[in-house]
Amino acid sequence: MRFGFPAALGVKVAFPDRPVVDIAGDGSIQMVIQEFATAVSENLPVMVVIMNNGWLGMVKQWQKLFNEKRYSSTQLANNPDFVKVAEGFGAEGVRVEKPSELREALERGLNSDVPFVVDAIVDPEEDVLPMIPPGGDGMIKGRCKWSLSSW
Ligand SMILES: Cc1ncc(C[n+]2csc(CCOP(=O)(O)OP(=O)(O)O)c2C)c(N)n1
Ligand SMILES: [Mg+2]
Repeated sequence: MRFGFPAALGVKVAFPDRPVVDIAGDGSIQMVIQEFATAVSENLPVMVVIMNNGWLGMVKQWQKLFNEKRYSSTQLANNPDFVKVAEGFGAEGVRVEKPSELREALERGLNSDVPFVVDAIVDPEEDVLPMIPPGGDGMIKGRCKWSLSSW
């Protein structure tokens, strides 16, 4: 959390001719979202793809699996409009709600001359699996319901 965006800016300074992409959670990016000011003022056109599930998802997953769904302080019910936030800093962006919209959004971001956010709305029920439970033996398995064919 919070490391990816500033790290991406540093990578872009080091490799200005290479595409640089930060894949961020909606919670993570909000810890450092003010760095869009740095990205714009220093002319660092990185792309930030926000996997926007409206939750601190990893913590929520633990509350779901190990605490009988007693969700506490994990819902990000009042997320800002990340595209408007980016635009407010002088960056650009696009919101993606369907997998079929993703390719064009990524191409726009990769070709952008200014920092660019792709606000990708994802299923809040999608967990990060497989995982090893704390102190347990064995693995909780799972399968992502999306496939590349849905592009
Ligand atoms: C700086 C920091 N604070 C807190 C944590 C604990 N933590 C790990 S994952 C997570 C939630 C991440 O939420 P988000 O960025 O929205 O990603 P998601 O899990 O929803 O994909 C938290 C609070 C951390 N790893 N690092
Ligand atoms: Mg999240």
